[in-house]
Amino acid sequence: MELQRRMVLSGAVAAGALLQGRAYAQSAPNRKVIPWADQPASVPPPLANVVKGITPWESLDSWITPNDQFFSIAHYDRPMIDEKAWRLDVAGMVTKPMTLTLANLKALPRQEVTSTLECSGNNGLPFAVSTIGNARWAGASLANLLHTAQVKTGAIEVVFYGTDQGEEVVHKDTPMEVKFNGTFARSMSIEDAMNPANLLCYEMNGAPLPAANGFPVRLIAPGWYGVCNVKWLRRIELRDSRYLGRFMGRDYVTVREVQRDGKTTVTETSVGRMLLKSAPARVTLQDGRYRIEGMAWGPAPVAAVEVKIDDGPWTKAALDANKSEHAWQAWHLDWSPTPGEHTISSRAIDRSGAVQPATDDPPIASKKTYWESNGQITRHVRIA
Ligand SMILES: Nc1nc2c(c(=O)[nH]1)N[C@H]1C(S)=C(S)[C@@H](COP(=O)(O)O)O[C@H]1N2
Ligand SMILES: [Mo]
Repeated sequence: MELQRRMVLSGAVAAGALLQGRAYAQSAPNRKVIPWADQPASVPPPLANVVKGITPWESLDSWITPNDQFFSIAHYDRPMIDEKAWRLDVAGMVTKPMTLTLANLKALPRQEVTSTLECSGNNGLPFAVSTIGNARWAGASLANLLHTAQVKTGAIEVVFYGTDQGEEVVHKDTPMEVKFNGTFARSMSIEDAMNPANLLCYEMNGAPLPAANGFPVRLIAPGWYGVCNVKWLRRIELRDSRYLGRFMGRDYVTVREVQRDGKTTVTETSVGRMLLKSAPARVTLQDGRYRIEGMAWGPAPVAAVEVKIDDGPWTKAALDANKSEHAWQAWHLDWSPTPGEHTISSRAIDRSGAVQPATDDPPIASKKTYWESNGQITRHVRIA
């Protein structure tokens, strides 16, 4: 019986792999989405203003995430900026400091990139199950602007400051307590900042950046976790020392307890580049046929996605063409389920053969913090 079920399954897989074209289909009138049986927790009240607009995977039926379905994260306030009053300073170790208006920025050559933005807390917390989206971003090249400003010798980092601020307390409730006004900021090495894909972005999916996503201008650094993509940009500063603000050195730090040379060591690393990952997005039913649909993404193009149903074998899903170097890729697998509850897991494999880790593999199992949770995701579904 079990063997027969597996044979039926692998037959369906072979047929699915041959299908060409869009794996992540647009909504069709007679297609039904089966909601996951394991629904995420709701955002806890203290975080209600921090995390907003999470759209469940089941609702996503296009490769591009529409602006009104895009999640947003704000660690301080959510500034409303008057575009006429807005200015961007390019300052610090540059020969030609600049202060730009939005019109100045829009007068520079326009550049576009379609890239996937994922919060590094995605899948690390019970409510963060789809803090990810894919958009077509447009703006001016960061590298060109830095060339124009002429970075001075000795500069090692570029710091991107947002407009949003909030009180920070160090050594809270001790005699050493220090309070100060913190600003959201992140830094990059000059080499990373000079990547030609980076944008000073003012447009998202053909519309001005929504307020929640950084209006009027944000950094888009394709391939870097959400936190690096500073919104509500105010100042770009070149400096000759490392910047170690809260979102580089205290928060968004991944702590792992690892074995090195037979000894236990604790590594603390700042969240940076996105990791190889995939997620089952939804199960659909159309004309009596079930299909598992999902997305896969990573620092390098994804070469394959495999799906595991219950305790069955890992089987290859049909993978969409890679439409943009920095964007997720859709995949699907046709499925002939038996009635009852099933589990569905997926794993992405890159061109070098690296496999998205299982949750008990060392990179995930050794992790103490919830950031960078790129372990394999298992979802539950009930088939009537
Ligand atoms: N200025 C500013 N930029 C920010 C943040 C913030 O709180 N303030 N949050 C970061 C985090 S943690 C993430 S995951 C992304 C989310 O981008 P989005 O809100 O457009 O989805 O923005 C990043 N940029
Ligand atoms: Mo984030």
